[in-house]
Amino acid sequence: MHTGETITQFISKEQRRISGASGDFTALLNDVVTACKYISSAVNQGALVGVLGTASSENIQGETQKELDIISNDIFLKSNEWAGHLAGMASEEMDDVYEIPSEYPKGKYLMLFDPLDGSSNIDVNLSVGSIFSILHCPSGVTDPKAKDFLQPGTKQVCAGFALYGPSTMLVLTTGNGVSGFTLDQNVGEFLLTHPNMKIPADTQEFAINMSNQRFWEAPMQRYIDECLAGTTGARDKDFNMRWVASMVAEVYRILTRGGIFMYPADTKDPSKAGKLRLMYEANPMGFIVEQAGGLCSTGRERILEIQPEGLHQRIPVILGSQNEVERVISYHRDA
Ligand code: AHM
Ligand code: MG
Repeated sequence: MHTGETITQFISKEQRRISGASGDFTALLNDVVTACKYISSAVNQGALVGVLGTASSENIQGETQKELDIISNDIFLKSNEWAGHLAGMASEEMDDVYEIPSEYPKGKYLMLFDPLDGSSNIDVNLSVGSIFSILHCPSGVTDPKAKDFLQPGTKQVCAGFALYGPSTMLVLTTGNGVSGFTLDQNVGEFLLTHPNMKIPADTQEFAINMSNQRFWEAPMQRYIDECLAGTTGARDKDFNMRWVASMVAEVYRILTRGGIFMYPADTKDPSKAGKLRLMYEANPMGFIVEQAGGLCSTGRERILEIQPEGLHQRIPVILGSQNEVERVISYHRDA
C-alpha cells in the first residue's frame, strides 16, 4: 500500500520555494484537484449516472459537445470560481472569457482548460482527461479580457493534466520538473507515485492519425515514410505505432516510456492551422514535456514561444522524445 506524500503536501512544499508566495497558489491547485476528482467520479460511473451521449449543442469550433464535456466544464467553473484566487477563466467549451461572478472575490491568476480532452472516447470507455494552464493576470487588470490570456506558453506558472484511465492520474509542473500522482480512490487523495518524470531522448514509437496522411506537408510525409520503412529504409530500425485519439493518454505514455506524438498541419480544412488548440492543449502539454526533457514544436518553431492571437487558436503539434522531434524539425528546415 502506498502512503506517500499527498498532492497538497507536495504543492505546499513547492510554494515555499517561491519567495513572497501567500498560499494562494496552493489553495488554487487544491480546487483544480477537487474538480478533477469530481470529473473522475462522473467518468467512472458513466452510464450508471446518465452522463454519456451527445448533447444538442456545439462549441465555438463547431464540434458537437458530449454531455460529459458540458458537465466537466461546469465542474471546473464551479470548483474554481468561488475562492478568490482567479481573475478569470477560459475553456475549450466556452466562446469567450468566463468572468468570475460578482458575489466572489477576484484573484491574481488566470486559468485556461480543456475540461474533457479526447471526449470522442467517452462512449467507448477509453481514456480521457482534463488539461489546465495557469498564468498570472497582468498587473492592474481586475476584469480580464481575451487579450489578457494571450500570453506565450513560457509565461505559464503551472500546467497539468488529469488522466481518467485504469487509474486516475494527475501530472503537474510548476517549472521545477514533472511529478505524477495516482488517485487513491479509498482515501480520496492523489499520492505522489511518479516523482521526477523524464522522457527518454530516443524512441521507436510514434503516434499520428495515419488517415490524414495524404493531407500532410512533405516533411511529415518523409518522416513517417522513413518510420514505416523500418530496417529496410534510412532509419535502419523498426518502429511501433500507437493512436489513442486522446492527447492526455498519448502524453502520459510518452512521459512513461518515450515516444513522439504528432498532430501536424494538413490541407484537409485549409482554414485550420492544425487540430489542437494552442492555449489549453499545446502550451500546457509543451510545458510538461519540456520540463521532462522532451521537446514541443510546430516543426518550424518552439510552441511555448509563440505569441498567441486567439483563445481558440489551432496549431500543429509535434512533441516527445528529443532526438525524434529534432529530426522532424530538421526535415522542415531541409524542405
Ligand atoms: P477534443 O479536445 O475535441 O477531444 O480534441 C482533441 C483530441 C486529442 O486528444 C487527440 O489527440 C485528437 O483530438 C484526436 O483527433 P482525431 O480524432 O482526429 O484522431
Ligand atoms: Mg481537447
